[in-house]
Amino acid sequence: SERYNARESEPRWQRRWDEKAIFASRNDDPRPKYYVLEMFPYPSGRIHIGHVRNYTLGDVLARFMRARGYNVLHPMGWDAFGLPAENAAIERKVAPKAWTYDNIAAMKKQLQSIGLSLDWSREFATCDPSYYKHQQKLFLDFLRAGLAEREKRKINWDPVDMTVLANEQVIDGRGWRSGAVVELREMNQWVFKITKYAQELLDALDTLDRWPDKVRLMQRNWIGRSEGMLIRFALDPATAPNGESELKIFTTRHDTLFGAKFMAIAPDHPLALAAAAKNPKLAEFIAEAKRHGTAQEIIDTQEKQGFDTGIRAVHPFDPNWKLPVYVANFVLMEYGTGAIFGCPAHDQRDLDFVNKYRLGNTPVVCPEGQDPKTFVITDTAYDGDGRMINSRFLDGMTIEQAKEEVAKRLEAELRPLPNPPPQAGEGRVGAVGERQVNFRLRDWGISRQRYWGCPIPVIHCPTCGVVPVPDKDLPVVLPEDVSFDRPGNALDHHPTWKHVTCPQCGGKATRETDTMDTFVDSAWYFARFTDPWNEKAPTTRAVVDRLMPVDWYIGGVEHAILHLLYARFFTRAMKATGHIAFDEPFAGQYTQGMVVYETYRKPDGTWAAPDEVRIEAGGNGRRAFLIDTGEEVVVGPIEKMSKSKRNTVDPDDIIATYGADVARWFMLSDSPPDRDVIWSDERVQGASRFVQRLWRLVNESADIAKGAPSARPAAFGADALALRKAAHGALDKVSTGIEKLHFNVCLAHIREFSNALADVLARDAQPSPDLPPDLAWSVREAAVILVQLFAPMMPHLAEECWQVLGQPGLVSEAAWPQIERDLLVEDTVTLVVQVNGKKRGEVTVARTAQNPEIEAAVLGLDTVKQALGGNAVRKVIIVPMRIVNVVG
Ligand code: ANZ
Ligand code: ZN
Repeated sequence: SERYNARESEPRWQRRWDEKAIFASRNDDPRPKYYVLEMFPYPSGRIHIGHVRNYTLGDVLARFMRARGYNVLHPMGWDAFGLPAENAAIERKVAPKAWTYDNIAAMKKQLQSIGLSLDWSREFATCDPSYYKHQQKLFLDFLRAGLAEREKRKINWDPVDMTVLANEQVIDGRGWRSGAVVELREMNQWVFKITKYAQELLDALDTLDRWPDKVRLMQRNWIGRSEGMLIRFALDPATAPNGESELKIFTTRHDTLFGAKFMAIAPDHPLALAAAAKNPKLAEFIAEAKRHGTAQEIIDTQEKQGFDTGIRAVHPFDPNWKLPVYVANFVLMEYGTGAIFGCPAHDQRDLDFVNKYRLGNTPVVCPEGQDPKTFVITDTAYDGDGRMINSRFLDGMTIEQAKEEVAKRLEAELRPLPNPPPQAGEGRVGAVGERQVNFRLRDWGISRQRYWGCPIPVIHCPTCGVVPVPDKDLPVVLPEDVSFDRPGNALDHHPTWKHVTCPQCGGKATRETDTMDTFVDSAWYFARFTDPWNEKAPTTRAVVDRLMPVDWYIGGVEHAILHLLYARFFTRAMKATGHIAFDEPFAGQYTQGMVVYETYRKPDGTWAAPDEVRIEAGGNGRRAFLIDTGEEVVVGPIEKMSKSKRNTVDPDDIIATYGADVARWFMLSDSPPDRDVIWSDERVQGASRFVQRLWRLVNESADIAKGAPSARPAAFGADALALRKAAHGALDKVSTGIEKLHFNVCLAHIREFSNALADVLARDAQPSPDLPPDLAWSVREAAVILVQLFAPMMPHLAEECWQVLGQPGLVSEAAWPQIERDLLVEDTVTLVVQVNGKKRGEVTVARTAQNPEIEAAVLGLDTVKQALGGNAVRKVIIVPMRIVNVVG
């Protein structure tokens, strides 16, 4: 037969699937649902190889579950708002909208060339007004429910680009694009109150048993729950700048109170600012500290520095014990109370600090087995377990006991509050200390001073204040006649857009010009896919509650924290506002590995692309040379494919050269889907050869199948039985493997089974219809099963083969083959053979063998005879299916 021609075949099948719309799922389908979703792409312009892997993984699952009889929902859309569209507008003078939709069109073509079983009837882009209209509605509902608020926030402001920067965009105190020194500004920002769900988001992680442990741990750490105490330290009034009477701190180690050596407050703590007003040197220190930004990474890496304010705090258990209060660059205003007490012996950061400022340390926790008299701390703090020492009434206690004792005493001790009345829920009125749970999680700031995002639907009225846009006026549509000829927010510069009348009083008012963080767009798109046709509401309750949660959500680990957490929050907020009835959006979450490739560095420091080099493998390892000039380049590490390192391959090239099936097969083979896969031309070529092999195999099988009886034979000979066992064994293993996403293992079983079939055909030198009818029938059965097994991975080849085998309809619509379980039972068992309790070998016998038969086989073994050394056999003990012990 001829070679399989992917280039001709693939588009043809894609058209067939499309014409028959076989991947469109209907919401009135009564079968059980199965929702497979891969993270939707940002329309950057081109699909990259990571997308191919991501979408292939989901597609295998979707096709398999469809064959298993599920109503599979497998939609696709576009995460289409964001900065690159504006940059394109600035750099290339194309409108963000046009740029985005052009990219979508191009990328959709590319996706279609991969042969994905997607339901395109549900497609949308988050920049479609028909989508963001509902997002605006959700915002307003959240606002009414107290889940969205406007709040003054400190933000990194780039004075040149005139925009807010995320912490990651501040590099060495400067804006990543403009290079301008970043200012910390207080600005009104819209936030979503994700912290209201902190405890719930944490607790529910335990129920997500189909999520990777790694991802759950990352979420746990991000939420960052810690149990500790709020303690009110009295201040020495003589030293306080304006007679402040106390300093509130948060600690998780109140057991170490007797090891305290200093207090530290954040540079922007009110007490620091009050002190700075009277101390120019301190003011300078604070200004310098602020310049370095507040990102956690910056704080963790920069040198710890402090400034003694001269203020003194009183130890809660000893009125005569005064502690110096420092302003320190490692204390964050945004966490706890923005103030701490430092215990250097048991906290490395505090130890570094006292060693620098010569404040000394006193260990108060002594490790078990250490003599407290000789236990000293110099450069390394001790944060392990032990017994309390140097701590008066706590001495001898464990850390837990000491914490409990301190909490009890401080909760019982009362002191007047500086500013009554106390806030509700603040614990006992006037208690010096109270237990408190703190979370690292902050509310989600969603305001962006950007054009290309979802407009926040509120109006600012000088009389009425913040007025929500009435539901009937949604969507608030982005204007298209915008100009990017000056920095800042194009919405704000627009001559007319923001000027409106107040919906409440009819007076002159202005629109909010901030748009939403693009993470909002992706925090609920999965719910919208269930009924994207609903023009009235974000979701249709009867539909969304039935089709959700997503059964498998597949994507990159870079979204393991924020995106998934925001989606989990949104689901809860949508439940609270009546849009859905469940809490968790993703029952199963799968984090795929990256596609990685070797890098090559030229002598001048630039990178060479893989197709520009020739590899020589010699005695001293692999060396690489530029094909053009022969110049040697350094073989660098294997890294994630990226344009900057030039180690990418273009999916279009691969598909044009080898076909989509080969690319898909390669992506699935060898590496488990959660591990990185190393790109390899040789292995791609191997996959390509395998495609041709399957094609020949199926064609040869089809020749035999033509002469095979159509009725199932009454009995099967040994050869036929062996082949059927291979077929059903593979079917069984692949079926369970796909459900667990063990695709690489499935592929290995498919290969093995194809070899078994090939062996049968090879035995018959001239494949002919003259095979015994039972074997011919089994060859047909095997070929059909084989094609169905690889259909989820290589759907185009499978359709072509399906036709060759004369099967009805499309393989993409065929039901998954039935496993005949009796064929899975092995005929033989292997038993361990022992002589006097010591293993001497193994014996394989028929499963049906009776004890005398087994005994005879065992006693006939040379190893057993040797081990007996001529001694008579006293007894043979048989543990069925497992062990035979010969007692001599
Ligand atoms: C005294 C102490 C002694 C502390 C000791 C630790 C070890 P987590 O677990 O992350 O909640 N801390 C509190 N607020 C802070 C802030 N705004 N900026 C920087 N550090 C702050 O950490 C709680 C601990 O982090 C608290 O317990 C406090 O230092 C510090 F041997 O108090 B600890
Ligand atoms: Zn008004």
